[in-house]
Amino acid sequence: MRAAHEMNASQAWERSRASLDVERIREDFPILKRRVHGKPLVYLDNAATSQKPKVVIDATHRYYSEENSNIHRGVHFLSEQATGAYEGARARVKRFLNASDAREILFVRGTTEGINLVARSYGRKFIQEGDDIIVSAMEHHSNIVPWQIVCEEVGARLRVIPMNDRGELLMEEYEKLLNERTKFVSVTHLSNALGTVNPVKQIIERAHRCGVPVLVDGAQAAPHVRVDVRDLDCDFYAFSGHKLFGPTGIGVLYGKASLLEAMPPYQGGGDMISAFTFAKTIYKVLPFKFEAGTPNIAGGVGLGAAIDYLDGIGLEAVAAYERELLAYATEALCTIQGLRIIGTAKEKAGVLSFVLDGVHAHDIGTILDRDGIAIRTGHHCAMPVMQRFGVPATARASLAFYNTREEVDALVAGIDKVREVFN
Ligand code: 7TS
Repeated sequence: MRAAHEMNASQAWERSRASLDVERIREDFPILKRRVHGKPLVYLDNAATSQKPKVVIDATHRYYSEENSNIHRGVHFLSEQATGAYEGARARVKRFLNASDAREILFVRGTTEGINLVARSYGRKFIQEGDDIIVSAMEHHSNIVPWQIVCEEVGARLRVIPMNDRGELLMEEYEKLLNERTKFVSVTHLSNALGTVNPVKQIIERAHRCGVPVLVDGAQAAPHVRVDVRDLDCDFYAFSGHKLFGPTGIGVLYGKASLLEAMPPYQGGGDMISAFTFAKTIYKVLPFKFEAGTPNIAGGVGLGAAIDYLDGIGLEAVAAYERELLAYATEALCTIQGLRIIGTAKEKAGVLSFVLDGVHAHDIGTILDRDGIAIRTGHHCAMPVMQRFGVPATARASLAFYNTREEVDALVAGIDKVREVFN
């Protein structure tokens, strides 16, 4: 029976490997050839930021070398080219998310800014004293603090969906929190500290039955699972370019046009007004109303290239490969004495948070680093998760499609070394 199971698992692995030529893919990422402390780099910190394929590096390089100019304002050749490149990237993001209109795609600095935009603009206009905002116990601080600020300013209250010992949201508790005071729900699609993939479609459907809009924090999900904002029917969806194999300093906020149109600007400045007088300023149409000032043009161009690259590989193939690699890594880590995985949800994606008896997470990270293995240690900006599981910190290995079983083996060997040092 076990042999049959193993054969199936290994067949599945071979299938996902076959659909993804990882050795060839690794050639696309110059940094993966680096050696760190004399050892080949084993990069397992993809949830913090992912590495960039050469096509993304080349696209930003080409932009600065050949097209650099300010956008939306020049009548000259370069400005038109730069505008075309930037707006072309917006069209790619629209397709990537299956949004119905490019006006619904706002370029921001990253997930953090996307959520702050909604909290400040929507929150200040539509949330009042006595209202409730619902978040979950597994949010990154960037999906808690902006809402805390709104609550403090207007006198609203933050309610928190709890989770079970596996790190799954308690949907019955969520249902109980929803009532006529609820004015907004903001939840993560994929937890950076636990790896849990949340049933966001169900969360959205329940909120909508009460007429409540939902923001989905897609910082971790967008690079690993296919996102279809129309199928989810989310009202807002935020993600960061740098976790999606694109540049830092660029990200996306998707918002339904009807909501964005009803919201006041987030920042004022150039490129967001259609008519100005000292008495009154008329704002531009979407998306420009929310994009004051010169944006990260090269970042947008690089993000467009990252999306093209990811589309070329196929998110479905990526997800299948990472699922197999996660299963392999989970099984391998479970064989290590004294190691406990934090986050064992049934629906999980490539994050492995763990603690080791008698060893602080930072010591694990430091010792692994000597072998060229990069992981993250700490609270991962998700302190409610640490509190829920009663740990000060975890060590976290997070996977991407360019990681291999050999790298997982190196991680396991590294942790064995940590245990030897501390025994
Ligand atoms: N939301 C989630 C779920 C995240 O994981 C992160 C960053 C953010 C929001 C914020 O994204 P940013 O690009 O605006 O900074 N998470 C992590 C992490 O897990 N390690 O470093 C950053």
